[in-house]
Amino acid sequence: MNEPIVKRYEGNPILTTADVPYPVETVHNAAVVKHDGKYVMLFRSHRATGRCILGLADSVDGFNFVSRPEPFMVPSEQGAFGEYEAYGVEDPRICLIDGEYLITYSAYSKHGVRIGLAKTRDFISVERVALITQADLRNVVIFPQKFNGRYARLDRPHSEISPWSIWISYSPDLVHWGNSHVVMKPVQYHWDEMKIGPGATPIRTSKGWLHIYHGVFPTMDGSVYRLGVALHDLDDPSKVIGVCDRWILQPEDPWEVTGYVHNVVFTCGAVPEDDGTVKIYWGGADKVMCAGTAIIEQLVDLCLTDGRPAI
Ligand code: M1P
Repeated sequence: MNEPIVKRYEGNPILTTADVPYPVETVHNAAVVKHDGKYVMLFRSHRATGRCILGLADSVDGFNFVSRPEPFMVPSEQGAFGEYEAYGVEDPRICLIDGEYLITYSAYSKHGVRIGLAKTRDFISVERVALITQADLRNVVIFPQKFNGRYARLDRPHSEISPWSIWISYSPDLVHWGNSHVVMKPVQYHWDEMKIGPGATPIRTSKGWLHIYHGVFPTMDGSVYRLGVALHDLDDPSKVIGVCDRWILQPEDPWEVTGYVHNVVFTCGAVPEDDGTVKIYWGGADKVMCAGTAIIEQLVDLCLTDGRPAI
C-alpha cells in the first residue's frame, strides 16, 4: 500500500475539550507557530452559547500541548471591535513578520463576518490593530514576506454568483488593503468544486510558496471538507504555478468523520521543520485538534506534476 501523503500522528486527537481548564464545547481550527523554540497553538472553541473564543496551548514537541488556564482572546466589548466581534472570534492564522506575530481572525456579528488583525510579540499580551475587511469574507493568511514593499494576503470573499474562491490583496501598512484579484477557483466536479479557502500561512520553499488550503465537495449527506496544496510564485504570489489535482487529507478518523460538524478536516496552521518535513495541524469535525507530518518536497512536487489549472 502507498504511504499516505500526510502521516497522521498516532496520538491524535492532540487537544480536546477535556484538556481545556475552562468550559468549552469544541477545540479546533488552530494556528500553530514556533516561538522561542517551542510550539504555540492558538485554538478556536465554541462556548455553550455557540459563540467562539480563542485559547492558547504550549508544547515542546509540537504534539503534546498543555492549555493555558485562561482564554487568550474573547470578543472585545469596546469600539468597532466590540461592534463587529459580538458573535465571536474564530479561525485564527498567525504570520511572523518583522519580529511580530500577526493574528488574523474571523470576527462575527449581526453585520456578518469580517477579518480582524491583532498582533503579539510574546503570546502573553495581544493588541488589536484593525478590522481589515468588510463583510462577508473569511480565511485570511498573510505571506511572511513583503513583495516590492507591500504586504500580501490570500483571502476568500463570499459570492452569490460564483463558487467561493481564493483571492490576493496587497497593503502598504497592513491596515489598508486593495489591488484585489482572484487567483484560484474551484473546478467543477472535482473534490473542491463547491468552495475553497486559504488554510495555513504559506511556506517559503526553493520552488515557490507552498499553500495548504481547504476545499469542499457537496454530497447528499452534507459537505466534505478536505485539504489540498497549491504553489505560488516566489516573487509574484498572485501567480499560481501549480495546484495539485487531488486532496492530501480527507476525513477518515472517527473524530474527523463525526463531531460538531461531520466530515471536516480544516487547517489554519502548519510548521515547517529543518529536516524538510512540515507539521500540519487540522480541526477534526470542528470538535478536536489533530496533527500529522508530510514531506515538503513531496507536496511541492504534487503541485508541479499532478496539477490542474488554477482558474
Ligand atoms: O464547518 C466546517 C467549516 O465551515 C466554514 O468553512 P468555510 O470558511 O470554508 O465556509 C468555517 O466556519 C470553518 O470554521 C469550519 O471549520
